[in-house]
Order: sequence, then structure tokens, then C-alpha cells
Amino acid sequence: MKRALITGVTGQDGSYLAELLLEKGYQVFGLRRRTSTPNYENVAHIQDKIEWISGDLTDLASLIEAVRISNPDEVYNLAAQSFVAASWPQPIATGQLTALAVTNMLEAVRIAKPDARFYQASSSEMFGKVQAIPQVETTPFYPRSPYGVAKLYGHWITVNYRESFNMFACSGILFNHESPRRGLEFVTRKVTDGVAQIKLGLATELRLGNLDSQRDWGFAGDYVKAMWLMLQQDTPDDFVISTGEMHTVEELVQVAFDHVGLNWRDYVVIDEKFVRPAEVDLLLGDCTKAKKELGWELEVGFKQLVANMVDADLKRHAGRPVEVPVY
Ligand code: NDP
Ligand code: GDR
Repeated sequence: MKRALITGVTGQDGSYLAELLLEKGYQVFGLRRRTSTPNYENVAHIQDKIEWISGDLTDLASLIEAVRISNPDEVYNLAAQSFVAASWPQPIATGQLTALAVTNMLEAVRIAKPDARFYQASSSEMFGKVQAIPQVETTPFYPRSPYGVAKLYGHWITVNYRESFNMFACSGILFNHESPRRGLEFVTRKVTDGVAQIKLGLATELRLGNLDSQRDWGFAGDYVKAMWLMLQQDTPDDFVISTGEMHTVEELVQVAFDHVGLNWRDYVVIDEKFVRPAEVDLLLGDCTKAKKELGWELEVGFKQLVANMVDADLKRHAGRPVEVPVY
């Protein structure tokens, strides 16, 4: 039985990856930090199948102990401060969690289980102000947020540990991927949750920032398969994972409102509060290398993804009482 340690297992990707590895017969160890209000919503259905280890990304001793206890064949480092917009008001915490903590995790593996295979969750945000369209593994990076800068450090330190210590360390440069388990603050989920609330009479408007930015959105369940595939190869390498399709935020909004038969223009309000100090205008990935070398394939397309998310949010809100305005 193979053993895997996942950091960030309570997050969107961690939950899908844990499911995938459990299906494959792995023993799955999940790192969890202490929080005042525990949130296991994403992993409630598999909570009893995960072996939980207490630890925090910023606490090297706890990470060494986590690697020692789990004695993993594979380590998936998914934990991070992952919300781009929060990285401006919290640039130092983002640097500690999204950049330096990657070295903590690599050190823990180097010290406690140097032959474990290591996956680092790198991001298309590293391309930022894009230097070529579409973006591939060799496209120069130009991050546009403290988050993007932090991810770039995590990416290069992973490459460096591979080259310095001959570790089996891979970096997946993943473009945006979404699901009904996506955090409510990210634009896809904010839109699908907002649409569901409006449809059910629980809200009257949806406040958004820049509708012109363009993203390459895929389904998280497809993307965790690519993470696993990267660690099954003969040699470690870095891969872009994307759909190769780009849509504006406005298109996302339109598809979501159309799905419930409403006109988005009647409900969407532009709010400067959600406009970022520096924007990534467009991201479009070319994952030819992953398709060829990993045999990775996409299953869920953009419209299906948005429809699934709206339906899940409608279901989640359906039991809530409708707030009837009092006149
Ligand atoms: P989420 O925000 O859903 O999950 C982040 C996870 O990190 C949570 O489990 C969180 O735990 C954990 N975490 C945060 N801080 C700490 C800490 N100090 N110690 C231990 N655990 C911590 O992110 P996603 O699942 O969407 O993304 C997974 C990874 O992939 C992230 O690194 C993200 O930056 C990266 N990425 C994501 C993409 C996407 O489109 N989703 C695209 C490219 C990269 P808790 O539940 O306690 O908060
Ligand atoms: P992103 O995702 O920054 O690409 O990072 P997000 O969904 O937050 O933003 C996507 C685009 O939508 C625009 N936008 C809004 N965004 C949010 N959150 N809220 C709004 O109201 C809103 N209005 C418009 C943004 O300006 C942006 O252009 C995600 C994260 O998962 C990262 O961790 C990951 O690395 C990258 O994807 C790839």
C-alpha cells in the first residue's frame, strides 16, 4: 500500500486529491493546523479515512514530525495562502505561507524521507503580465501580486532542490481550476453562489470587480489527476496544466445567469472594492507537454463546470428560508 502526505487537504484540491488517492488504495495522511473553528466541509465524507497529523506550514519541527510519522512515498504540498486579493493586505503572511513554507516542506522531506516524491502546487499567476500567448513551461514569468511573487519563489526552490539534492521534486503550473468546493471568495464560486441566492430570492444583487479579465478555467477534479501523474513518471519535471480555452469574467457571469434563466445585467453591480491594485489581464495555458508525456486529459468543459457549480449552490441554499421583504 502506497503512503501519501497531503498538506492543504481541507482545501478544494486537497479534498479531491485525497479522494483520488484513497480510490487508488493509498494510505492518506493529512496535515491539519489548529484553527479556532475547524472546517472539514470539503472532506467530511472521507474524514474517517484520512490519518490526521497536527502541524503548521510555518513550523518546521511539526513538518519534520509529519513526514516522520507518515513515512510517505509521495508528498503533495498544496497548503498556502491561496487568495490573490488577500496577498496585498497580507503580503508578509503570504510570503511566509506561500513562499518560505515551501522550503520548510522541502527541508522536512530532505531530512526525514529524502527519497519521497514531492509535488509543489505552482500557479499560472507566476506568468502574471504575460510575455507570450499561450503560456507554456518555458514562457518567462512576470508575477503581478505578492501571491504571484511568493509562488515564483516556491516554484524555483522546488526546481533548486531537485537540482541540488537530486530529489524527485515536480512543480505543477496549474491554471485556475474550480468546483463546488471552491472557496466562496474566488470569482467562479462567488458568481455561482450569488446566482443561486438571487434565483431563490435570498439576494437581490451581485457585486463584482473587473469583468474584463480573462482566465483559463478547468475542473479541480481533473487537475488533481495531473498532480498524481507527475509523481508516477520515471523522471521529475514541471508541467503546465490548463484547458487551452479562455473566457472573460463577463462570460462566466453570463453563462451562470443564463443557466437559471436570468439576465445578468439586471443584477450585477460593479464595485471598485473588488478591483485589484495590479491585474493579471489574461491567462491561457498550452498543456501539450502534459498531454503528450503524462497522457493527461480534461473531462469537464467550461459550461458544464459552471452549470454544475450553480446547481450545487442552488441545492445548498434550497433549504434556507426565503427572506420576504417587509413593507
Ligand atoms: P485552498 O485555499 O482551498 O486550500 C488551501 C489549504 O492550505 C487549506 O487546506 C488550508 O487549511 C491550508 N493552509 C493554509 N495555511 C496553512 C498553514 N499555515 N498550515 C497548514 N495548512 C495551511 O486552495 P486550493 O485547494 O484552491 O489550492 C491548492 C494549492 O494550489 C494552493 O497552494 C494554491 O495556491 C495552488 N493553486 C491553486 C489553483 C486553483 O485554481 N485552485 C491554481 C494554481 C495553484 P485551512 O483549511 O486550515 O485554511
Ligand atoms: P485568481 O482567482 O486571482 O485568478 O487566482 P479569482 O477567482 O480570485 O480571480 C479571477 C479574476 O476575476 C476577477 N474578479 C474577481 N475576483 C474575485 N475574487 N472577486 C470579485 O468580485 C471579482 N471580480 C472580478 C479578478 O480580478 C481576477 O482577474 C486563482 C487562485 O486559486 C490562485 O490560488 C491560483 O494560483 C490562480 O487562480 C491560478
